[in-house]
Amino acid sequence: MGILNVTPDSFSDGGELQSVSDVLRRGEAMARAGAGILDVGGESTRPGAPAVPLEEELRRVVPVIEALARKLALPISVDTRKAGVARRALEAGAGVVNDVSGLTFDREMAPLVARTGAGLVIMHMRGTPADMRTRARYQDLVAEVIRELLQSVERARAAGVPDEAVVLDPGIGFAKNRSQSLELLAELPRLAALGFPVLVGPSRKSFLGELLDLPPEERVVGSAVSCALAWERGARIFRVHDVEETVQALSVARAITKASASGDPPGSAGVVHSGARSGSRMVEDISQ
Ligand code: HH2
Repeated sequence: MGILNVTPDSFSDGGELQSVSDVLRRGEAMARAGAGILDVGGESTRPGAPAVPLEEELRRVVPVIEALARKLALPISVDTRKAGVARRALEAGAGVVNDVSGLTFDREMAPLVARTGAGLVIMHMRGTPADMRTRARYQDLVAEVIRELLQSVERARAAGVPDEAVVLDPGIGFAKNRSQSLELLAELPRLAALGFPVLVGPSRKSFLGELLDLPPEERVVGSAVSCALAWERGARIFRVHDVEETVQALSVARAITKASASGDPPGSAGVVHSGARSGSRMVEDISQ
């Protein structure tokens, strides 16, 4: 899943994509590099980020999604917490809603997803980007993240969203400090064991910056290693800035796993998709 942030203030790529043609160029490059989904976002969710008004978010994402949908065959997801944005994005050609609030921000989101038959990424977060840094307190991190994700799954089910539409994401860096982000990546098999496809978004995030003492644009190797190990632990969708490097890392991880006697990575039970180039199959799974 290639990240296309049309924001002035995203923590890594803010302000890079100034026009629809910039986004198309980046999207095409990501498609050539092996992306299976393009994720368009118009609101930064970095810690402390201010909320973006609905009209502004629409102005940022809708023309870009229309252009991508016209030009590229790849499925498109919209990274938004607002049902009003998701609705217009789906009309413009997106097929998946990526809700970093895990259906907690806008009560209209789950009914919208059910009505439209869209795919749904449910990410775990506590609070909002503005206050989530103060909410990173857990007694039993993995159990609590799983419990809260399952509450969101129940919200989706209650609105009529089929389980087949749902992908779960532990929300790396969202109300999680460095050690909590690492623990969630290490413990992914417990999340994968729920039977939903698992998405992770470690790309260039601050836990890598703290570990490596590097700025966001120099965290590519750390991001790719995180994705390879997450794949081995059962994750199947990887939200990244650096598609080419991630595809390489996942191809090597897959080849090593295939060469083992069983051919199955740990934590793969119930998750059938296989690596970076099978994006359309991954999204069939997301958007059924
Ligand atoms: N991370 C970010 C945004 N959206 N969606 C999912 N499902 N999982 C994630 O981990 C995730 C996400 C934050 O990263 P980025 O978009 O690069 O930065 P910003 O929020 O500053 O735009």
